[in-house]
Amino acid sequence: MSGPDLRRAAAARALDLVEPGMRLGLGTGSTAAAFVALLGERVRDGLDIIGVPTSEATRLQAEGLGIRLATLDEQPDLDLTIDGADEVDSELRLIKGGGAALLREKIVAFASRRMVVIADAAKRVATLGAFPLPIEVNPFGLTATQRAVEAAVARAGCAGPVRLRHGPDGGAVVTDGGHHILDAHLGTILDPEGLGAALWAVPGVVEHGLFLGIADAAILAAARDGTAEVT
Ligand code: ABF
Repeated sequence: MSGPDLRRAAAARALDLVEPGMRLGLGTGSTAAAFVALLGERVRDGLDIIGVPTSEATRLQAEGLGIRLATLDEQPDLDLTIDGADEVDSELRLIKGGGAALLREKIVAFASRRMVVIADAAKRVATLGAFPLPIEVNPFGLTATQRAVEAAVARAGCAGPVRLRHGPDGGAVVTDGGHHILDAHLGTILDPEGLGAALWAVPGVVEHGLFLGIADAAILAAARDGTAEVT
């Protein structure tokens, strides 16, 4: 049982939550893409929903599948968002943003009555932080913001380098919103709420990848006896 099989199993279970007429937030990343692919099949079979994508990549995928789309301004009240995550803890606190789409993902999830995470069960952790925490920042004054983020991280009791994310072309990653991403390599985040508040206090931080009190449920798929066990 491979990673793609597990992601598809979680995505398939999430599809059971979709009802005709729903306004759906569509996440970003490979697991969310598996969900959008399955949703596209249902739409082709006649399911009527409206999707609000969380990234240009998801918008292009959904458009190609014939899924009816709207912007969040056109549909500001969503019924359900289905999205992936980089880490999930037992309190449904998440790290997201490995795909650099965290700002739109958080805005869309926050505008949804329900947000359900879909993931390979390997994303479940006892303590958040092994995955570097993505922090979306305005390009203006990047060096000053990076220093202020480092200080905020230390004040929140965390330790570890904060690095500007680069893309395959060697340049700084630019998000759909025109921002950069700082990745905080912290190892362990003992107080996610405290860290989140400290990061928000830094001018230049647009959003951070801690999703706290946003997810309502997680659908996690693990390999068991050659099949995917979804919980
Ligand atoms: C998005 O995709 C992000 O918030 C998260 O960083 C990533 C998870 O990717 P994948 O589903 O490919 O593991 O949900």
